[in-house]
Amino acid sequence: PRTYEFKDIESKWLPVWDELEVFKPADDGSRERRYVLDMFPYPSGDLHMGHAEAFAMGDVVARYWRLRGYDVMHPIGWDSFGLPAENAAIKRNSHPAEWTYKNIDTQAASFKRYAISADWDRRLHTSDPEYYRWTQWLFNKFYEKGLAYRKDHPVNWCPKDQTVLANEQVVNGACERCGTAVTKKSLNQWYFKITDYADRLLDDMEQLKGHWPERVLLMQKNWIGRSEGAEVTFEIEATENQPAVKIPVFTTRPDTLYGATFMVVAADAQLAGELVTDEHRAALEEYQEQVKALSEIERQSTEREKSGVFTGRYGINPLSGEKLPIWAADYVLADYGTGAIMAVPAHDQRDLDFARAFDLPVRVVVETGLEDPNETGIATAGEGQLINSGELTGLEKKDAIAKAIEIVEAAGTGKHTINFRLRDWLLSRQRFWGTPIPIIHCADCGEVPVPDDQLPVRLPDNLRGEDLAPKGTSPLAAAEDWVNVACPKCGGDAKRDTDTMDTFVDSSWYFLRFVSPQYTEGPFDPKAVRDWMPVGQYVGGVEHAILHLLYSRFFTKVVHDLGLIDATEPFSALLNQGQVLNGGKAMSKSLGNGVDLGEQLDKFGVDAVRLTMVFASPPEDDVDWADVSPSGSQKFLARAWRIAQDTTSEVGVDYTSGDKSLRQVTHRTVHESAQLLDSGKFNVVIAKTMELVNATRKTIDSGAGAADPAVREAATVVAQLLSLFAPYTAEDMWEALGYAPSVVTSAWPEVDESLLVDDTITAVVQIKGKVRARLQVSVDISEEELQALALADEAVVRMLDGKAPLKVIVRAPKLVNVVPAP
Ligand code: ANZ
Ligand code: ZN
Repeated sequence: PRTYEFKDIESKWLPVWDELEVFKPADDGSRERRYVLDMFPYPSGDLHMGHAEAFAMGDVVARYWRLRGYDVMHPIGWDSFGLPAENAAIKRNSHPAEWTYKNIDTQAASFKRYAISADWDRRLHTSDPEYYRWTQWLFNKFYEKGLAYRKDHPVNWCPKDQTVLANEQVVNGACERCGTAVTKKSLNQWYFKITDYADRLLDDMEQLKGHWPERVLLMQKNWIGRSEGAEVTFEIEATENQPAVKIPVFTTRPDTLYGATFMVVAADAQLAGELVTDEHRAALEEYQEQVKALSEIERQSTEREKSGVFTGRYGINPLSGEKLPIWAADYVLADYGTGAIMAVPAHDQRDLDFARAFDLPVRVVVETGLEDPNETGIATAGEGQLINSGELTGLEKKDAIAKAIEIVEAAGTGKHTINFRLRDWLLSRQRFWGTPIPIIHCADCGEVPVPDDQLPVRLPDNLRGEDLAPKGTSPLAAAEDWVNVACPKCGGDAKRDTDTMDTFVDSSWYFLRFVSPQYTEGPFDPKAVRDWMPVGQYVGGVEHAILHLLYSRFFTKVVHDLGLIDATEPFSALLNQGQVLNGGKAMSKSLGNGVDLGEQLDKFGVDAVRLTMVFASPPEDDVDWADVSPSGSQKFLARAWRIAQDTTSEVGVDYTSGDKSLRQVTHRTVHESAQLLDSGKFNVVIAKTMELVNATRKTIDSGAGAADPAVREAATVVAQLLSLFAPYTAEDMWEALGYAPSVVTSAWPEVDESLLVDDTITAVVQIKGKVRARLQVSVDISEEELQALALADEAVVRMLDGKAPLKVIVRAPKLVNVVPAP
């Protein structure tokens, strides 16, 4: 008889799927549409283990939904602009496109081999002019709406990469890419006004609750950082040669107004320079130099010694009339709130640290029952009654906040405000390999968007190697033929904008392009968008929890407001797959613990690798490749495949005459698998499939043997379930069972409710001798499966806290004893 040879099976089925076009949606409205999307890859080298995991998970969903009868769209493409291509081109004296498209071809071939059920006709690359034409078109729409604008601003600057970095690309004060300490530089930059959408980005998260990981929602919420409080205006006294001015401060604690003992303005804000008296100017300027060298994170660190200088000016407290000295310090940020604060050292730790460093008074105004901050050096932020606070005295904190707002509003010295931590999105980059900003600068007409019919503004193709090296201005400035153009408005001499867009712009709308990737009348066909959006399942790494997802949500809302789409959120469900580790650590060059995906595929076959990825743990958890057994997966697949080979009954045989107990296992497996798949417990489905394979083998080896109709029924279900995880093996089983043309286009098996009655037993899972879970399992479950089910149980996962157990003792079918690692 034939033996299980994964290489033969792989080369047999790949061309067949291509020919049958089984992964193309019908897109004709005959069935309900569903859109499954994996975060598209960046083309650096070949696919790695991380891709293998993420795409295996997305493919489970796509393949499952197809079996459930949905018309599934599962597209693939590349996020193909970006720095690494440019750096490679500089090194090799070539064009970034060469490196980029070569890598894309390599990855595409690997994805095909990996049997991702993608519709290849929808393939796109963000660096294709046919794509970035529409990125530019969208930019112009944002511009028309006032959502894209330029301003001078101190920006994060990487002295090594010679480029501007977004706040998010600065990690612990260093460039995310190269680790060089980031400095500040004032430049004229393009921004998207994402802050206009702060409220909606926050409110619409309600729709995502329960469908997105909670921690991602929390991270987005914190990033948007809504805080409620008041803006209170302080009158600043005139000096001999400076007039009186008014300065608003933002506070979340207007109840503590009587506890304010000084004010602080951000040292690097323009305001500091305006306020300072001549006597103190030199000291301020010296201090400002010092501050420039620090990153925002260093500035906000509570560990650092507080520093600052006195401005020589005083503000009047609008409630108490008290006169407060104004300091300039770096712990107050220029671009948050108003860039100025009232300092209440008794109840704010940062203010207290500052007061103690500069010997400023500390006055308690909320009786919290805790020790005096004057003595302890610890500010008291909790609840309590107001003291020493005029008309607020005696009120509880919450009521005092309301009352203080009422008073300042009535007096015209303040108002209730909501403040956001979110900043506008700095999108311009002084780099070559990105979407050119489609703006022309004319001395007479100012900024003129390139008219739609002249898009795309293509990148010049005559720059190579050193031409692309970072010089502080964009390399595009060197392409004079390209830069000098006629103004589209007046025809006079004008110049193109030489910056390119942050690649996050490209990836903020690619999911919209996929619905109609060849459309030439606009970025997407409005009908196709209505048909397919929003994405029903999005899959990708948690490293994109904030930026990519927030930007995509922002783009979707703007495009909605432009009247182009109905959806207001792009992704109705999100799955963050875990990482693939090796030896408990992330794979990295420096640790030398990288595992080569290609080698694994050569050694164990695509199906065994995919099955191992999914079986190892729940999709959200990390997989430690040192702890898994692709050879075990391979053996299981051979066992499953053998069942189809052994099946002797005919297609269409009446199952009802088959062995009842096997039929019960089969129907229970289908029933439970649907629930497990719907709730994302893919790994448990594999354990159930293993159980079914064993039960089937048992029937073959006894009773009516391989001719029992129940064996065919079970083998059919095994092939269908396996098609989600091990597509080649499943397809080969399908053929061996006599079905055509493909398991992909088969229908999810129907469950006979009468067969769902119990033939099961309750197994008990103990951790340190205490019962932590009870599992309903088949009476003839194997030790291996029982162990897998036990370790996949939620309560057990929680108890183990992500650590591998020290020891697992299994007494099938009744007991599992787990000894956790110390
Ligand atoms: C007085 C006060 C008393 C404050 C008190 C807090 C506690 P969140 O919640 O993050 O929005 N603040 C305002 N603008 C600032 C800036 N540009 N840089 C640094 N700190 C700033 O923080 C709001 C609080 O942070 C504000 O409320 C202000 O201090 C400070 F017992 O005002 B508070
Ligand atoms: Zn002009």
